[in-house]
Amino acid sequence: MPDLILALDPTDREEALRIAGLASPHLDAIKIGYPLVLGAGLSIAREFEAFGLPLIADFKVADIPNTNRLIADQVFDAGFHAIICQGFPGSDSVLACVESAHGYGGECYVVAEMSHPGGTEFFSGGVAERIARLAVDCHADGIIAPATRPDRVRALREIVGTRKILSPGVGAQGGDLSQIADLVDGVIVGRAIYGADDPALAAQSFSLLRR
Ligand code: NUP
Repeated sequence: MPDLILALDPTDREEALRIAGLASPHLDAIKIGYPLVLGAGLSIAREFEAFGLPLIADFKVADIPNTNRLIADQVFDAGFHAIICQGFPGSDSVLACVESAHGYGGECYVVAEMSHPGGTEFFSGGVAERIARLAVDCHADGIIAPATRPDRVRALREIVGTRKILSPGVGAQGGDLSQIADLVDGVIVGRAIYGADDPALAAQSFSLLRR
């Protein structure tokens, strides 16, 4: 059964913490990124400690190795447990994030192919496969692959083997949990939970649907 990871993208601190409080009993991890951190500040990461769940930083870090390392160190110092980076800047840039993550006892995930419709414009023609291979070669903990394209997740699984696949795109982007649950290690769900009238019920429903 894959982990259920809440993509918590509201930009308001109180709202985000309220939703996290309601949904957390049904979750395995929480992912936050630019929307919430730019809205509420990096220090919000510490406020998630109350929920006792791993916290993933979705900054899709994509810079030169030195800058990637500086960013990743800040992320882990702030209290995150995992970081998401892009693979296209190259293996040295990815390695900087992986080494920072592992130095802190954390994890690093590399975006192999994005879930939105435009995600196939550049992550195509073998690029996603190359990035997935790069993630393995750099000893990343796993990749991000699209729940909106289960066939692509299957192809990328061939490359990453037992490394983890975390998969966004379920719910608001049209991905179907039942089509992806057996293929991945974690499903990332945002608006379908945090935008629901009852986020606790929505999280519980996704949690039960994984079985
Ligand atoms: O390919 C990706 N697709 C994607 O949606 C890589 C991501 N990191 N995400 C993130 O997952 C996106 O930024 C958002 O935080 C979450 C999906 O949210 P939702 O579409 O379920 O609301």
